Amino acid sequence: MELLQYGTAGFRTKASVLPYVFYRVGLLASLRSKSKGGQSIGLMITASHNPEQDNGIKLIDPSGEMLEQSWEVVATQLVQSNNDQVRDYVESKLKEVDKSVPSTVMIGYDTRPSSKPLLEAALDGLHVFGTNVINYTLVTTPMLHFFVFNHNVNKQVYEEKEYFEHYGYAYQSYKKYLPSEYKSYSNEIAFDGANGVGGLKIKNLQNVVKPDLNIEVFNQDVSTQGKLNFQCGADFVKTRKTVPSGDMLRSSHSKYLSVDGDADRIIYWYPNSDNSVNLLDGDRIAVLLAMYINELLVKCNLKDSVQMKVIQTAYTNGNCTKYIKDNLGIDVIFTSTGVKYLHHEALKYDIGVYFEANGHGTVLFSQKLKTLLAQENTEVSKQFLNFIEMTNETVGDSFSIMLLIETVLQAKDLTLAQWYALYHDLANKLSTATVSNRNLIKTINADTEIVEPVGMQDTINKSVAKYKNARSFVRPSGTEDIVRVYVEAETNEDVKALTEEVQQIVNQYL
Ligand code: 16G
Ligand code: ZN
Repeated sequence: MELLQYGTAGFRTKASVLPYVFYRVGLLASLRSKSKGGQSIGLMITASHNPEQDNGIKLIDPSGEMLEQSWEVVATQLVQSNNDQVRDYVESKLKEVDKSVPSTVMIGYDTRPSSKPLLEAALDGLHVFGTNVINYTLVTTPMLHFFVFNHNVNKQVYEEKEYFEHYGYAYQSYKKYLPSEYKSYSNEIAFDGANGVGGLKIKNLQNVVKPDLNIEVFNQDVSTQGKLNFQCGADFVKTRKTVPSGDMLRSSHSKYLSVDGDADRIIYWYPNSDNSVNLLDGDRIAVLLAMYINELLVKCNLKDSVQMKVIQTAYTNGNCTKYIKDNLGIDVIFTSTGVKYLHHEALKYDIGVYFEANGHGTVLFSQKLKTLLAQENTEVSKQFLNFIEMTNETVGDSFSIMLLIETVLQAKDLTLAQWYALYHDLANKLSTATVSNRNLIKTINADTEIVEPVGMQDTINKSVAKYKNARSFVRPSGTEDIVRVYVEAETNEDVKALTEEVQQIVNQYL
């Protein structure tokens, strides 16, 4: 039997092996709720951008954020135990926890055919502890984070409608701060829903924000088998750099965007004549939002009173980081790959703009900043608070990020091409390598330095030094049994040559 781990985004594998995992996660979620004094916990059933036959489950902590890391270990142990060990564990826990503390778990799932049957397995686990279950049925991942946050922090059981009104109304109310006419900006969007829950739910947002945003939805077929994430969605567009299927170019829009299977990732793009696309990925989203937020800070005279950082990973293009530091004058911090690492780093600052290049990220604003803005009580401080209202601070949310991006594009009267032209990417390539044991690689320094196998990093460095403005790092994937090799340099030729060299080094050491 495959030994499953609570990985970067919960348990994820072929749906057919998951029922026992869901049952045990049901047990665990009940215990987590009890251990948090009865606050509600979220259980999201999804495998994000993975193919349709996969599924997965992840826990959401009471604050609406991802599960605390110490409990990831407990989750892994519980799933890897045999049946007797699970029974012992539950019996011992039942003695430990205060039975009078009730437990509440909020559940949601994506459009996969396996999601509903797997839900039954999770419910069986939840019933062992008599847990109070609030089932939101079909939702995006960020919607569930929003519901959990509001239940615990604002003591309200939100309905779906209230999620869409919260963000939609914030967007509408921001209109008064924006120009009324545009030279370049267009409010028409072609939306690629990855044939998943995002394509369904975006219509509810559209109903609140129309006619100010005109969204045409493509790839919204959730009933034909095998279509979820197939040749469409954020991951496809980002990795293939081509137009997704779904006849999206049939009426020429000026703006395109793709979300992934659970709508927590977003990528804007526009096509070239050869069907390749220019990507406005997480790097460029970070630039756009950081630029605008920085301007709001200056207008509020708060630049010197609060700390703002942009948080990125080693996959961020070197020229993006350079632009943020040199042109925007904002500090950049790097963390390991995985949203949770970026999120936790962002929490340390008054403003933390965090994005992975793959389109996952959001912006966090501190309570100190919110209080300062409320005290100031000027037009521009109210404007800033309105911008914050539009932001889902619990997790990256493609819907909220879309509204923020549309707001900034209007404020600056930009087309996608103008946004794209802010800086030029260094040439780069992400490749993979299959090795006998990827866990032999140990990295430090936000994945940029290999400490084991000893000597491997020095060898890579010697190769990198031969090329101008080059950079390369190798890390084991957290989601697949492979190693990822990233290379960046001035020219495509250099990238190709250096990739070959580093691939050989991987072969040699592993
Ligand atoms: C997961 C992570 C994502 C990360 C990716 C790395 C979440 C919600 N998602 O999809 O942040 O970029 O893994 O994959 O945490 P890799 O380890 O296979 O390169
Ligand atoms: Zn996702």
